[in-house]
Amino acid sequence: MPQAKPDFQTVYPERAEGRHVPLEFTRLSEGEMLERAEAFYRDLSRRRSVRQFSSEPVPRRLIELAILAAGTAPSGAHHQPWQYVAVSSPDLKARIRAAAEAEEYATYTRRMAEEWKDALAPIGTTWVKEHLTDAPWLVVIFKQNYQVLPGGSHKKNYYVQESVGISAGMFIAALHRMGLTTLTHTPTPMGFLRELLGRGENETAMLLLPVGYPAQGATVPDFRRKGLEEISSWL
Ligand code: IYR
Repeated sequence: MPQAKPDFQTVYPERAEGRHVPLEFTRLSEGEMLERAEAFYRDLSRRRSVRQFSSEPVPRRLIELAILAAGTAPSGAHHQPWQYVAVSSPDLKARIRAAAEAEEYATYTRRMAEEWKDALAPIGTTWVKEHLTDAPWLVVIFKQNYQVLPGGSHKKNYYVQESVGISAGMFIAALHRMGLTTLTHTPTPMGFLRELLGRGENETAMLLLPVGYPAQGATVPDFRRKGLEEISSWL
């Protein structure tokens, strides 16, 4: 059996960064907790992935706030291994669209197995990606597989996929909460994004999200979400 939990400072006396500060936490009444939980769920249940975007501009501050919200995600060793690249330049958006459509054309016509195409049929996606030039913003989320320190040496990151996945989820929720729509678009393979956006080789693009308002008359698939009993088990 291990001994009682040792104090961090005792185990690592040389690591001053192990200093902790008091947690800020507000305890709510049960009534208020329930009310907030219901409201949050109700709001999130209205989120839909949107594929038809209006070109109406969206203030940059809104995108900044969504990125700030995403940056509050937990991450392995608190390394925050994400980089959000926000693109509004029409020229760059056009180049991203051309490169994405070239990859997607190969994917849809040659790389996807029939089973995958069947799975996508209800969504109705093709290699044509109008949203990449219609939406006022494209946000590319890069994961940082390792850090490059100022002297050029490398520092390991941990649980990168998990950390960036959680952060992306918070980004999507923040956008929805502020009244914007987005799509988790995954042009595959995504190597062209590192090149077009001038990112370092420690970074890999994970998701490409057009962000904006839905186009007039936008439609979405008539999907139902799994119920609580389907997505949870209680032991
Ligand atoms: N990456 C392609 C194909 C695609 C794959 C899945 I799984 C989807 O849920 C939707 C699309 C694309 O972005 O079109």
